[in-house]
Amino acid sequence: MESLVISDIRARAVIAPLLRPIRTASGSIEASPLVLLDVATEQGITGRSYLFAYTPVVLRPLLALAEQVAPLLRGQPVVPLARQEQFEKQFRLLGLQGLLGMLVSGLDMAFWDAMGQASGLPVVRLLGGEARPVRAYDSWGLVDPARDAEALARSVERGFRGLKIKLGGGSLEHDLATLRDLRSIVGDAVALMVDYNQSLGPGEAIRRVRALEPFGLEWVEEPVAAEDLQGHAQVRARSPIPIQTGENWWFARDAQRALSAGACDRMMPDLMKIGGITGWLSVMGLARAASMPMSSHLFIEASAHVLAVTPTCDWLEFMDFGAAVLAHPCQPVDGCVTARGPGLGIDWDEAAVARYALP
Ligand code: SMN
Ligand code: MG
Repeated sequence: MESLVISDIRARAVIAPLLRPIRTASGSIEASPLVLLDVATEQGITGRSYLFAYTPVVLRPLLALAEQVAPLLRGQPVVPLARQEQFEKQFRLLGLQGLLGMLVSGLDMAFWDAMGQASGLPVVRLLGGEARPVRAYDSWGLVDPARDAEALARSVERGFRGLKIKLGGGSLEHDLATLRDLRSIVGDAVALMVDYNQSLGPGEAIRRVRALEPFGLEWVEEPVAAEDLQGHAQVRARSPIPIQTGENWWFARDAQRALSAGACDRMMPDLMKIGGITGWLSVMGLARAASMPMSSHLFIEASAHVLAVTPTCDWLEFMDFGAAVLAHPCQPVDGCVTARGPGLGIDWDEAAVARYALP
């Protein structure tokens, strides 16, 4: 099959509504700032993916960056490995991270989507696997059990067998009370994960993870600054609960640095930072060699494809930042998400895109 050839890159910014704001110990996200990527090809197929920008502040810079990168890609074949090498070579002095790392990763996802569409297959099949239900956890921000009790119970009724909340918004006593209330709402059969979103120092993190032991948590996530690998390793060495991290790793080398530092018991790379699907494939090999469970971060649609072929597949994070602008938002079934195709199964709801377009 001849390669698709890139004819243009279109990037559009939206600020989409969220089902619920995501409040963390390190800041709140009240709406979903996204950059939608369309990779048009000479063969008439368009690969799609999106970037989650975290803050509207970087939406216009991301659009401008996409506009500057587009000429580098026009006329190039949709061969993800070759495009990754092109970016690595062209941006060797700058380095692939930050907004450029996000854009490169997002374009990679769109390239794989285009190839899937061209072959009429879901990406998971291009990766040598097949679509299968991947267990998902419902991912929340900081919660107020009294206010959120009904919605939290509904997560369990929807079939989720895992649920993550953020902690660190207050004292350790507040964390403990929240977990006690949460456990009484969701029952004992649901796996619970907690995420401190980099809000603690190693000493306070050690104090808190020790106190959380009685709750039988699945993991404690990013207790200290993401880039503090030694800090993660110090907490891990004294923690009775598995330490989870990875959402802020840039490409495969960051994953290797974290593994070498003994920073975590589990990993959860973010497709938009790890180098897209191409980057994920490298890192899942590292996870397999280390026998380390590997979960996803955001990007539900593409994560369902890559987790289905991940040897140490753990959990899919269900936090749907794209739903408001997707024609067919992802719906979990019995607490699982199954990859859809062709491609990544991403289609825009153009009326919604227009409605939420950045003014
Ligand atoms: C998170 C932080 C910020 C935005 C979305 C999600 C969080 C997570 O770290 O792991 O869900
Ligand atoms: Mg997190």
